[in-house]
Amino acid sequence: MSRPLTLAVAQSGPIQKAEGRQAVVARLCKMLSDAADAGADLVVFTELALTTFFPRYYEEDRADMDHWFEAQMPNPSVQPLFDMAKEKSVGFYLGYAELTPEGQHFNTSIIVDKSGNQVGKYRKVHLPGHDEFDPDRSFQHLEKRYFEPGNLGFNAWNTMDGVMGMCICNDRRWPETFREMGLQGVELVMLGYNTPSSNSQMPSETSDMRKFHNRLCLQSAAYQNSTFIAASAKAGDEDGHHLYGESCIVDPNGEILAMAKTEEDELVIATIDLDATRFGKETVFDFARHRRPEHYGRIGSQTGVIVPGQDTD
Ligand code: ING
Repeated sequence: MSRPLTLAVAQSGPIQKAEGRQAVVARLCKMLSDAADAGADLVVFTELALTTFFPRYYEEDRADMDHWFEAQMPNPSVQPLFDMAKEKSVGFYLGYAELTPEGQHFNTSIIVDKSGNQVGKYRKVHLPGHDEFDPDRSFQHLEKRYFEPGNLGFNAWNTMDGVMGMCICNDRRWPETFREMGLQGVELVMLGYNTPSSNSQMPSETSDMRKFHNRLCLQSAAYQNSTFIAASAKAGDEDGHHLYGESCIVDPNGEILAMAKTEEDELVIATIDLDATRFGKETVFDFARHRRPEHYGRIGSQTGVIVPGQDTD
């Protein structure tokens, strides 16, 4: 038996600060339409797919950043994307900045199925960067200023004939992210990322090293949880700030099946067989047979490092 799924990772090229939602949504609709024409069942857009990566900018009054957020989803500016997806019977993952009716701010993603139903929502748990202006950095990364840590945990949903999960950007650097979904039998994890090509705290770190870290995180997570991963970048130069691309699809063996070649709007397409996740889950990563949670206490109870014999206060 096999469960084929044609997957299209829709990498976004740069979104300039001055680019309005309507123009951005038109770009996303073009990619979705092209993906549908190529036979895609599911399209994976990126993190904060509707706007420039605004956490690079400092504002004293956080409310001055609210215009980057979506108070409803869908809403009139995004509705054309939802309408087209439903018309073409294509599911999608979409990352955006969420402002809740209660006034909470999250870095959020959703899965919408082929019938246009929102199947699931995820709110980014691992927020990188800092919450106050940092003069020692060559550029700011203020996600801790503008977003709250996600409060929905890591879930998986049975949809579109598979077990699907989500995470966002920095989450991919933390193995706990994928193991939480692996323990739910996840077969495809979708994620978007906006990752600067340079390190604001270490000028000597090369873009190649940072792209290596990206592949290292994705390939190890896919292998160690016997799951496919579809990772969609926002890439290119946004108002002088460069983000790397290399959007890709990784298989349950940890091999990269396909990768973006440009730093523009680009579709990375592969037809996968979700049943290819079974062998790993039933042998080397048969969690029920091999895991020993009685020895994993620190991972779920301890936040930072406690070195034996050293004072912790
Ligand atoms: N961006 C980056 C990421 O995790 C970062 C931030 C880069 C953290 C490199 C650590 C090292 O890919 C987002 N948006 O999380």
